Amino acid sequence: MDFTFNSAQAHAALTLMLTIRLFESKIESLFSSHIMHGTTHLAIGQEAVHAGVSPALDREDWIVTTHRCHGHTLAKGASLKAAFAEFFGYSDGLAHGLGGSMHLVDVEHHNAGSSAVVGSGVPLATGMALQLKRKKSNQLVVALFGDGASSRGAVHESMNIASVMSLPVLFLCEHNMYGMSACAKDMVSVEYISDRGNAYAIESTVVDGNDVEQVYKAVSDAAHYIRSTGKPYLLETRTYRFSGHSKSDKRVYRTREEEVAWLKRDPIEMLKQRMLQRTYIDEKDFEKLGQNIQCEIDNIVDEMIDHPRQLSIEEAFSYVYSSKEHGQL
Ligand SMILES: Cc1ncc(C[n+]2csc(CCOP(=O)(O)OP(=O)(O)O)c2C)c(N)n1
Ligand SMILES: [Mg+2]
Repeated sequence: MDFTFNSAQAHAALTLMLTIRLFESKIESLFSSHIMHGTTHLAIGQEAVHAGVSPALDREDWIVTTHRCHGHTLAKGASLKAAFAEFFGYSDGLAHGLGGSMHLVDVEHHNAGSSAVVGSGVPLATGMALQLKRKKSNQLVVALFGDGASSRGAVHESMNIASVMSLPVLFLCEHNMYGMSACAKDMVSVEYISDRGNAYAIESTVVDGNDVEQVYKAVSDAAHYIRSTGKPYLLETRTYRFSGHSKSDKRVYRTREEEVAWLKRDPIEMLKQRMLQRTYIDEKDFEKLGQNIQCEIDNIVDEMIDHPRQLSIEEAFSYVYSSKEHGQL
């Protein structure tokens, strides 16, 4: 691969990936110690996709995420405080504490949010792209979806209409090898999901989703293609979730050997090794960076545990129906 980050880009990507990893690790420990409740879908191991997508877009571009949305939400600009507050159900959370792990939304940073319904964000993103085209905007929309979602009808219908109407949407498949306990090898009709672009006359490519430089370059190129041609693009990023599907998953559908093989391609370790080789960083800097982020996270969580601020019943009802203040159409 020809493309490499300069030192500032590499530091930014490493900081973001470590922040996402430590954020999710903290979430995991808060769920296991019953301080947080319900369920959550971690994307530990997929941080190169998070740090390679939003940073390669313009600030005004939109993303629509999935049930596995924490990393993309932070990468698009959400603050750690607003994200943690949402998990605690606090009124200063990203969705006023009403959404939780699977419903992070951050309109200020052009993140239209996520839903628990697999594949449902893709037609929404396609509709948003239609509206941007009608407004003659230069913005685009990234529709994130998984290997499991890639076989849903709504995803195929979206690709078809986006091609027919030339809509500025980047279909971005985060292929992490499994949809719950179902291995993509047994469930997806093609080896490469990017090949499905051919059926809809959509340009496509596949990249190593554990290599943040490759993901960043592919997203930059795809965004340039979409803006200059007005056509959609399909990008497949191949990665692996180190964690289980959700909180209670014992991972009986895959072997520990397979996991160890992927752990050797940890995206954070891969970038760190490159930065050490290029003398962008040394071991001490790396350790300090991790300690600083951990300290920031621990302080935020301690403060939140000490100062609960659930929204009132009256306020909760005020979000049920749209009002003029909340942006009626
Ligand atoms: C329409 C629908 N069908 C089934 C489910 C149950 N479900 C939740 S996550 C998931 C797997 C999705 O796999 P993939 O699209 O690869 O995303 P990943 O979980 O790997 O990020 C399934 C089947 C659901 N939430 N919505
Ligand atoms: Mg998957």
